[in-house]
Amino acid sequence: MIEELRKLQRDALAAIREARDAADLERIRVRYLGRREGRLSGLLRGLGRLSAQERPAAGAAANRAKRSLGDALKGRLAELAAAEPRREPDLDLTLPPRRKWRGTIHPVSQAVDDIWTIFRGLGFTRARGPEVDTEWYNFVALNTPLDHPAADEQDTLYLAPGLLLRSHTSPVQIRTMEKYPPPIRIIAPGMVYRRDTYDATHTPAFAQIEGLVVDEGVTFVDFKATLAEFARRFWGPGTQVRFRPSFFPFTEPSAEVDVKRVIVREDGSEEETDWIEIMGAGMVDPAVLDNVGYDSERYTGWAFGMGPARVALLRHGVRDLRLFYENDMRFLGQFT
Ligand code: 2U9
Repeated sequence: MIEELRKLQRDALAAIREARDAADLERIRVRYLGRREGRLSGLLRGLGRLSAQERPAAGAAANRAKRSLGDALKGRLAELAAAEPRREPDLDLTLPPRRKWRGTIHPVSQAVDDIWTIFRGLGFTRARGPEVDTEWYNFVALNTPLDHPAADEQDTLYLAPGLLLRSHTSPVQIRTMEKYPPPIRIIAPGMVYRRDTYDATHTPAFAQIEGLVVDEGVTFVDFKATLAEFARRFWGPGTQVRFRPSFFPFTEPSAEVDVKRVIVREDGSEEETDWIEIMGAGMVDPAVLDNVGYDSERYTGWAFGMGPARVALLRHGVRDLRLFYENDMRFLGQFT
């Protein structure tokens, strides 16, 4: 029996050494170690015929053979796996590479950043305030009576009696003046809300950027010169600037500021645009200064308001404002 076991082990080890792959090894395992048909099981069935003296030694030898074959199978399997050339997963080297996705600054935010950068260079600081505010800060302090159409429920989003979503960032300037004495030179960027229908030129929530200067001796010349300088820094040095008389409750006199831009084409030729309105502005109405406790005999000021989405629209020649808010990266990704 021991002799037969040795032979079995020799045959099996030789077969294992010659095995070419995992399937070969599995066939060998079944042939020698399989529970029912395997040759070792066949031998073990003969154990019963042995004498009581012979049986323990034969049993132990059979177990050793089983273990050694198991180890040899495992060893050869590892050998084959190591020798096998590593197969890459199915790989198509002709495919274009996947681009690393990068976010971009939203064109409206870019406009805010660029406008702010210019005014920072002119000595302005940034101010902010709440988006939910009162009728006093949004209208009354700004010389806008509550029976003015702007204060109407048709135009303004009220949250409760007297409480609303600010319809411009001007309440920020009121709060700043209440808190600090002149001189004031601030930029107030932020979201504002109006009851507008969402269309190509309106959104009910939109960004605004306003500026305010108040000091002793501030004149209409400062007002015009600063805004003209801004317009040329933003739209290009050849830009012409025009102040058209207008009306706002919080400024007197008031103006709308237009620019005529020079567009330089790729071939070097130049083209002038029509006059384009870029902002509203004016000298701060003395009544507004009185409302925050400033001495309107001593101090004067000027202010402006701009819509950065409109600026982005004009800048990039986009026809429909809604494109900026649909978050389609094929569109937004172009404004890097
Ligand atoms: C204070 C005093 C005066 C801010 C001003 C405008 C003119 C203006 C519009 C621009 C496009 C609103 O977003 S828009 O539709 N704004 O035309 N804004 S003067 O005047 C102020 C503000 C605060 C204390």
